Amino acid sequence: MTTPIIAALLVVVALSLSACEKSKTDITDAQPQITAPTRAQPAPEKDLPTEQFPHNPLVTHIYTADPSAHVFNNRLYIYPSHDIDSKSTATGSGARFDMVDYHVLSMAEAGGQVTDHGPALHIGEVPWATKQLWAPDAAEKDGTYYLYFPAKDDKDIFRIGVAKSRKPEGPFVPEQSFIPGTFSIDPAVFKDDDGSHYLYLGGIRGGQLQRWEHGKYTGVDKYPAENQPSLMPYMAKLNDSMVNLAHPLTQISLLDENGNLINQGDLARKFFEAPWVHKFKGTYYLSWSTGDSHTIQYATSDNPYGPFQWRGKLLEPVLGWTNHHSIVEYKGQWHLLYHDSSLSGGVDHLRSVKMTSLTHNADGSIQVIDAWLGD
Ligand code: FUB
Repeated sequence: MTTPIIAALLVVVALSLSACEKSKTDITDAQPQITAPTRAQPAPEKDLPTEQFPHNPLVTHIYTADPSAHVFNNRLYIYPSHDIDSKSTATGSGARFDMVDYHVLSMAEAGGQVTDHGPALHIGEVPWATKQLWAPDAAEKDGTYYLYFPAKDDKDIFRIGVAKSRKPEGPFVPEQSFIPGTFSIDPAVFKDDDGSHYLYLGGIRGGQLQRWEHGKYTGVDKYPAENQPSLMPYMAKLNDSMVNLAHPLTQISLLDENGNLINQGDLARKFFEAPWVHKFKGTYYLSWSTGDSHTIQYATSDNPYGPFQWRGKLLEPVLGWTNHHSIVEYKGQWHLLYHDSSLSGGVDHLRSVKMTSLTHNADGSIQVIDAWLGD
């Protein structure tokens, strides 16, 4: 982690300097109003500082990250991680991201009032999980809502769990065990036009993808050589129950502009974590965080299984090491949900969810968003 941390610090310092100038003039988004949580009334966790950035955090009474957005019942729901200052003394990549519960946010209008529905699931309620409730996602089928979430099991291995509710905001009741055959982090569920649901997942380093070989956990961090294909995200169709895979996880191919697999040495583009799939005009878009180079890149395919061909960058680095997003269409407008660490003054593991509009060009490419500049 030493080299990436130094690199991240350099990026943050550089971006901080330029943001001081930018933030004075480019405050363009509607400012969301905050309502008190409707089910629980969590006290403010600390005296939170405010920063001048073009987009405001959707909520400021808690830290939130990794926003997965979906429209249910004509309302926009956001399923974020709930960051806490855990002061974890554990060693290892990602140990400070020691989150213990989820809150669901929602709004009736983009840029309007945001409701925090209070605690939706706590790690103490999940029989198989021991720690680190990381980036979740949600899906709906036949009036039941499913929350998909990564957590470590009793062997310190990340698995993907699922919990159910009759309401999009929860509370969610977890299954007894994790979804068989799942591993790593950052589940994202895409619902296709025919009603099929596909689960995408994966994360490198703290997300442990480098410890899996041929479907087996090795416990050893093994990375490809620079001139070899990088580690890629995995996916599987969910079966009708929504709590099991229809087939074993399969690795997705991410191709460069020449049709070759993206290499480990391709720092600017290679997959790191945070896969997200959306569909625009019949084309499947897979977007992901590059981790060490801190951008969100995207690729397209005519098939949810891929292969996906790289198309470009859609989000520049944000304040904070991680970059994690989702893309959703709501009331005729496409939106990018993302997070940064502006509210905590740049603390990597204390992030806040923000949103802005996203534009597809006529050729299907996506206009690059710079969260320091605004729209
Ligand atoms: O929130 C914990 C982890 O940080 C997520 O799972 C990653 O995508 C990164 O955002």
